[in-house]
Amino acid sequence: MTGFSFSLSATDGKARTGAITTLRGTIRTPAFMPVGTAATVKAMLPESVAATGADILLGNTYHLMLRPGAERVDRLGGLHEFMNWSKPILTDSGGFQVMSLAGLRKLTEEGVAFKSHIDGSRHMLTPERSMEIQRLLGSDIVMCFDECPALPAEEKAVAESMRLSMRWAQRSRDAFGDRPGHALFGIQQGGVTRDLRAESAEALQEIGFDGYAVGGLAVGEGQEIMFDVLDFAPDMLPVDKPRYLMGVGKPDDIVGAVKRGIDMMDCVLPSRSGRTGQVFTRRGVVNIKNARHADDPRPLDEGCSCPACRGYSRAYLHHVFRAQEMISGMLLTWHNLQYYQDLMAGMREAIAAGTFCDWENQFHADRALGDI
Ligand code: PRF
Ligand code: ZN
Repeated sequence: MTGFSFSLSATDGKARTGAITTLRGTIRTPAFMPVGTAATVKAMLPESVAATGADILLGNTYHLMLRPGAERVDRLGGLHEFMNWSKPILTDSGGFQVMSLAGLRKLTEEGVAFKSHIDGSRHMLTPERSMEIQRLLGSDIVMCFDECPALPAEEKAVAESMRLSMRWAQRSRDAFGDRPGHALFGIQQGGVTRDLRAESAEALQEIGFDGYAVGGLAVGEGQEIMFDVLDFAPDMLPVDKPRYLMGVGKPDDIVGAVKRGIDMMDCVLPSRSGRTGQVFTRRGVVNIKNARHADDPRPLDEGCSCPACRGYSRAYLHHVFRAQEMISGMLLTWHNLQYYQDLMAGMREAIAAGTFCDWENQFHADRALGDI
């Protein structure tokens, strides 16, 4: 497919660094994608998101189809124009969000019928409708319509669900068609079972995609089991295509995933935590709500270049959080997104330099020290 390509520039162990080229710009990998569910990364201007170093955002089929509606976004020039973000956008396909957010759901071979969590109205998502919505939004990287079972689950149920997702992957591919400049990613399912992951990877490669996601993880299994699966699952996917771990995660999850050969990730954690007072720093998690910050004139993180750390004390950030001032969510979200992007940049540099192992040891040593 033209207008979309992936090239690796270095590997270090299983960790990889490179770039995805799209018509809307280059995505440096490993990449972290901030989540812009409702056509906004909450509390951030798009130019501020770009200033943290983000090359790509994630948008959601489920939320945007319900409000403001995909056809409306299309009439208004597409999602990039609508939300004033000109770099690449990846959209999730909706099935995962239906299962976690919608009321009353009915899953069939055809797709999933559900009630909106916003107003209770009835809707239906199928592979074909998901592809249509993602086309109307103008998504650069479109995700297959899949089903993601919560873990732990019976192996038999996981196998049946995975096989349904593979039939939906074929229907997604057929409905997507040939769209130069737009990529379609398959999603591997199969829970924690090696054979099911292998069967899924094979089915997806038989169909053929521009990139491959590892789905169905970070759904209740815990980090240790997730890493066990990531020890084999990415190796089943093509080396020359991007690998995307969906909905992950905490900083140490992200580092462990990159170490195991993952190129892309997304998570609401940095942005959502910014609004609840949870702050990520090199020395671990800090809760700005804590009274110990009330008289602290020092910045959150001495080494961080973000506006929250350059212009404000912990005492100020503590005060505006307690006072529920809007600037609190703005500053803490910016800092958290900056922390995540700096983490990715650090890993990209270390992989390129062949020093990922030393970098990882330093990452864990800094966290072991605890907050200042
Ligand atoms: N499938 C889709 N979106 C997702 C997931 C999945 O398995 C996950 C699992 N962590 C997050 N988001 N389509
Ligand atoms: Zn900062």
